[in-house]
Amino acid sequence: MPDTSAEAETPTPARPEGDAPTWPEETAARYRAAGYWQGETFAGWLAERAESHPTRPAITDGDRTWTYADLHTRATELAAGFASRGVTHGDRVVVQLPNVAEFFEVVFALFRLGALPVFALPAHRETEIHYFCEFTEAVAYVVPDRHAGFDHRTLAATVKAQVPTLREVFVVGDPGEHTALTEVPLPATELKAPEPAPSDLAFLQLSGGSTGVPKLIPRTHDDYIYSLWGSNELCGVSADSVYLVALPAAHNFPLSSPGSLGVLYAGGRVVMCPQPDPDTAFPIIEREKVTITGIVPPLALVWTEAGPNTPYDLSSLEVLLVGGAKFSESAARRVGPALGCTLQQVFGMAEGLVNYTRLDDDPETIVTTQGRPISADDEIRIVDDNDEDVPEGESGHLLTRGPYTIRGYWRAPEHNARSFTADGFYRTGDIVRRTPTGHLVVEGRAKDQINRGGEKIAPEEIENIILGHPSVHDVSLVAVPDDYLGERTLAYVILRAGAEPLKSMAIKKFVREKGLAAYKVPDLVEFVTAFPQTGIGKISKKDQRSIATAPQN
Ligand code: OOB
Repeated sequence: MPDTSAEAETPTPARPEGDAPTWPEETAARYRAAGYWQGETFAGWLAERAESHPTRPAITDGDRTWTYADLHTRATELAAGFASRGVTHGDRVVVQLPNVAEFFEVVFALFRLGALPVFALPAHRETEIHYFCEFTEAVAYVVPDRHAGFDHRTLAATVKAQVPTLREVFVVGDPGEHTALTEVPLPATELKAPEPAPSDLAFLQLSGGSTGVPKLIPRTHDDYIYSLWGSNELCGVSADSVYLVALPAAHNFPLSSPGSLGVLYAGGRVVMCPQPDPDTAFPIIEREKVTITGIVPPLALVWTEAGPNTPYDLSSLEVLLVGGAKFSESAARRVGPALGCTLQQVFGMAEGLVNYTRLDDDPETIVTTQGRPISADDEIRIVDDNDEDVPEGESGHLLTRGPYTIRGYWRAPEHNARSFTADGFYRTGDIVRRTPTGHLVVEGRAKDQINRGGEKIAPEEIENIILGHPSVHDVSLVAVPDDYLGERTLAYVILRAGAEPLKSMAIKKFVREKGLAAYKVPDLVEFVTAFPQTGIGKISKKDQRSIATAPQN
């Protein structure tokens, strides 16, 4: 094990020409020497698995099953096709696919080229997609034809007309005016592009965010692959595991904790679930003999309620991971009896650090804590407002650095200066305490973010939109407690002097029509003449923002 005290207090260098700060060279060398970074790449290990167990099933989607050889061949041929259309190492490609097998074909093709998938969620709409494409200077955008009643081809046409770098739109299904994904593959022999290096970026993940626009999280092959096998060891994943992708496939939790990629790494099988409700998921668990899956707390409540009376046989399910938001102790206690499986709490973040309760932790620890880090080299500091360590057992701000936690967001130097300490610790924005066994308990949050059942909302993003309404003088979006989601959103709105009164619906409609993911539309709107003092303070959010953005001396 490397000596953590050897971590120098030297500032993390921002690569002058690079897109994001990375680990100092001596730290990287230490992570390699310790065996965390094993010099693998995604395309490399998939090729190896396809070679060693070609006929083993890798992905099931409805009545389609692809073996490891199928997945590898498809991804390689698609990579050749993408390359022929000019997609090359380092290019960004926005991927917005629902839970379909093609998700893996596309991302492994991009991994092979060293092009970076930018993981959008199916719920994202024009505002978000336009931003991702423009900010990352994406060259291509991959969409389904229609999903959940929404035509992604129309959205793609709109964004393509606005963003000059965006040359290609690839569609899973009927392409309309764009290119069908099935038209792209070329024989693998035509793939000449060199393979990326293990230390290269593999993709850009989205941050939950607490700022006006989401930040992009650069993850390398080396660091992410470590988080996969590190998770596999703690979640009991093996070649016999069958993982149900119930949450949106691109989210970090179902992707890597241990997620679809962890299970593929282990040689297991991944089963796509189009919707996470019990009526959809339970029959698939029975039919495919699913052994492990991960869901957010609101879904866990619904599953535990439905479990005892379901006609479906859930006995194959061994482990249910629950995370993304705080899981209440009372709900946690119901999981085992209702579903007959072991609960594993997971407290993770797309920026890196992931904590798990261990499968052999005592039952009280499993229901009362959010677990402990994957790695002995995940450094945890719990500090007060002045970055001083709090006494052991007390709660404070969680700071972390380690072998799979980023040292900075992509192309965001100013934000990085606030979100990371000079010596490279990520400021998670979470308030935690540590138990004598080293388990973390999430006690709250210091960041301006709302956690709506695991879906993260940056109030500033929504406030900026509502401020664009001609009748609105000021707005403050806050969280209100909710039995099911944990938190819901409430927009306090101050109308301009002399403005006609508005209905709540008018504000919600205004936000929706801006083309934003539906979960970001305020659940509640309250018209006020001044902001309530409790919770949000007296100064208007607008003033706070102008103070925050004023030049500092
Ligand atoms: C996961 O990742 P993100 O990036 O969507 O959100 C991270 C944030 C954390 O900083 C924390 O505020 C919250 O989500 N969170 C939890 C939690 N798990 C995440 N808060 C309380 N209890 C938990 N168990 O949400 C994510 C990534 C990988 C695995 C699992 C979740």
